[in-house]
Amino acid sequence: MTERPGVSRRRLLISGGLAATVPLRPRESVDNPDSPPGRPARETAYTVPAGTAAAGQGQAPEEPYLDGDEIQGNVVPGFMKPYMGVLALGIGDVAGAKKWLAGVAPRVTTLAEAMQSRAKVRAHRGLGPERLHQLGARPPGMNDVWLNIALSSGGLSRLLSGGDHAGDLGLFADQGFQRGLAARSSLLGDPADPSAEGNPANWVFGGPGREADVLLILAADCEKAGTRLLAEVRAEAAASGLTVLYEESGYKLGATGIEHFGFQDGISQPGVRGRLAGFPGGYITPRAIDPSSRPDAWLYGLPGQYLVWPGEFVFGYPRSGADPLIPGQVNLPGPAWSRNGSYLVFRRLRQDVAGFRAFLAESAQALSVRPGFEGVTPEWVGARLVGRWPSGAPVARVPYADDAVLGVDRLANNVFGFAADAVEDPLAAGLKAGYWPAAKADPVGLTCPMAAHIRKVNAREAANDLGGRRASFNRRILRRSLPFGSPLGEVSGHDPDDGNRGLLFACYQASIEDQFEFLANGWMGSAMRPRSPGGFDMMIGQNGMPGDDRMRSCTVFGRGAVPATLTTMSDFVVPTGGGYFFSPSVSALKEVLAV
Ligand code: N7H
Repeated sequence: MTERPGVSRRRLLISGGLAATVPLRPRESVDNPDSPPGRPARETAYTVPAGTAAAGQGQAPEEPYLDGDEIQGNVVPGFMKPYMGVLALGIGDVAGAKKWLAGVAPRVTTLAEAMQSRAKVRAHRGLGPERLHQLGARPPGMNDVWLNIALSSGGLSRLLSGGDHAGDLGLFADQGFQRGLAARSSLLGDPADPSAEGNPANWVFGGPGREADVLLILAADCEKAGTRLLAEVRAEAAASGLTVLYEESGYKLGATGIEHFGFQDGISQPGVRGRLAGFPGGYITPRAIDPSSRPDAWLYGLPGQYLVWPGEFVFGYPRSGADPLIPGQVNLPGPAWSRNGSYLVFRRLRQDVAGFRAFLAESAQALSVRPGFEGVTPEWVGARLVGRWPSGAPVARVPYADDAVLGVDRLANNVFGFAADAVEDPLAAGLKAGYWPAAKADPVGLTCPMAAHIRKVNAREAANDLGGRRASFNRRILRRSLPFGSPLGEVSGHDPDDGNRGLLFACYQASIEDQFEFLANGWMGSAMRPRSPGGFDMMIGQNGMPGDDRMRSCTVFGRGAVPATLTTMSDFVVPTGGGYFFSPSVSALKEVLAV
């Protein structure tokens, strides 16, 4: 291969010793061929930097084009709107259901449509510390109303029966999907006691005999438009003979999108590799690191956000390989028409906010009389259980107090690992992060406990029980959740919702068993994993032990590495409904399922 002037080449070793050749170019050559003169600097993050394979030069990984008109938009890039509606339906009369589906399928919002809107929001808000002044801001005139559809294995079975694809349900390899959430509930550690609220027998929908065949997810910029669409679709479905099993609306809380325990949610998502034809930026996930700065800049979208091959989430694309820069096998764990589809896990999770707050207060009081823990507050304990402060600022970067600017700075709030000191990457032209000291290595969880929620569900670059660095790339999920119910006020007393508030938890993945179920059961609900005995995920996790011994504990450290154990018998998060679904491509909806 001929080398261009000014381009040096080095061989570098990436995870496990596989080699890739990456061009190292002088920094001043990183400009943006797509940007018209005068375009705001921060938009450069959404364009393909010169020197990447997408621009026809260099050797960045060659990323596949995702089918923007086929993949449903909540899978990639995600709806991320302030309103979310959920409608669960049962199929009785199959002919009526097919007719209804044929009518609603053309209204499905695609990846390409959602992407145009997301790019506008990103450009409007910026990425760095300037976001603090743009919290919740949307471009003027934005008024999207979106809809996506998913079907359970029961729903697919009804729609496919007697047709050309009647045998295809058996081709879906995932046992979790085949059996459904209610049947897998005990495996997730949900209460086995049939009188317990979290037992499937008591779920508002999705328990035995109330499993949904169809799940619609709606999204809107404006609540009124969202609830109007929900009412419209519900009426159409009922008129076609479908049974309405459940409907609920979720709303973004506060300007930024906190959840009921008071923490900023939706910060860390895997960066999906891939490109979209005709999209001005090229890449689905923005790239913010100057690719000439260091060879492994190609591993990241935003700083600290690992890029993951799309086959981990969408059927029919390459998965992660041993080397994160080289695509693995194409993943199609279902029939041919499942290409461009994705599994959707939906769980209605009630949150015991008063109970969680009381636990934080009691724990802080008990700890603060112990040497090494003087002065700890309920907020300190909460930050140790999550791994982030309420603003989203990671304890790894600011161990002693919250920092609202760091919390919103997407160029800085994910820059930490657990195994090694974090490296601050030079950013692409026009981007600037705020300044905070770099996060230190924390291999045993002295700062961010091993049991912290974010450490339980994402081992980042640290070795874990699955293997060495990055062994967990195929355990990531795309989270698309919003809270339901009104916030509980600060002062305890009358609760108008009687504790009925929580999270409409939704996530997409290519394997329910290996991704959602693995995280819930394998890591959050295990005291010993992903590595060393740090305890349970106290906030979300369940103790899946059979019987009634549902006690959970975890270790946190005070000054001077003094350990302390926190213990509870309470479940702060209680499952109250849900299901496992498959979100097909638009053409599969129209040409396979609705006919
Ligand atoms: Fe979690 N919370 O708001 O307190 N979650 N979660 N989650 N969660 C995260 O990065 C929360 C649940 C993941 O890459 C944050 O967005 C609540 C389930 C993953 O660093 C906060 C509930 C599962 C991540 C919360 C809940 C996950 C994550 C930090 C239930 C999967 C990304 C902010 C009521 C099985 C981790 C952020 C990373 C982050 C909260 C449930 C998974 C604050 C309240 C069931 C993968």
